[in-house]
Amino acid sequence: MLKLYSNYLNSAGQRVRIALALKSLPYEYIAVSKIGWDAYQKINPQRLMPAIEVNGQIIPQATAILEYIEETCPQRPLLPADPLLRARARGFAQFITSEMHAVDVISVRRFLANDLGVTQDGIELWHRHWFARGFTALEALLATRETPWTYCFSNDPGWAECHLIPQIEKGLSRFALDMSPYPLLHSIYQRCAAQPAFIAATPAQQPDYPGELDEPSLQRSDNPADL
Ligand SMILES: N[C@@H](CCC(=O)N[C@@H](CS)C(=O)NCC(=O)O)C(=O)O
Repeated sequence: MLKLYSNYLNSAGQRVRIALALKSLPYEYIAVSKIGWDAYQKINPQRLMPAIEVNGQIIPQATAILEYIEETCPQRPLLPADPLLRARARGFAQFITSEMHAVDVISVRRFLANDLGVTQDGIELWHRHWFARGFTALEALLATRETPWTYCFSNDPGWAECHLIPQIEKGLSRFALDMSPYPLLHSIYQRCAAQPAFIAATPAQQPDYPGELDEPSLQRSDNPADL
């Protein structure tokens, strides 16, 4: 059985949890906070969550994991069949991973606060800037679609939603994100948020969820539960 190393707040891990749930794949959830940071770094020297273990081998990075799952478990495909739509779904998702999530993870915010002396107001401006820039571009991109699919690139949720929903949820639940400027994205979010696969992947449904969403402190921490 697959082992997934993650924690409840790990939004990159939430992408994988959604994919596993959509494909009805069973897996063992290993909360990195339970095994400890030192042990996890030996398992995944990148020191980032998620990672999965398959037959004793580790795959780091959510996108590589999703590709592995998609290639080895073709039932309930996440990517559209048409090559052009597949590429568009991948481009949509990659924008979230590379241009939004990567610049706003806690390690970046901690560096801004602790090494560059950015104030709390500055950090909030940082969030707002990257969320707004990103969601504005994604909303505009969806508005140019030639077909009004129920979801981003299909009438079923898939690759794009695995990436979109954790990013919106993180913004809404932790950073008071206002989704009103992004009606297409918001309606897709609302449709997904009501579905069992997406509910099962939320922070509150994870075994290590402590009972409330606690935004990690910007203080340096070696505790992976603080991500
Ligand atoms: N590009 C990575 C990003 C993973 C990532 O940044 N995970 C965060 C939590 S969402 C993490 O593990 N951070 C640990 C750290 O920054 O020290 C992926 O997509 O898997």
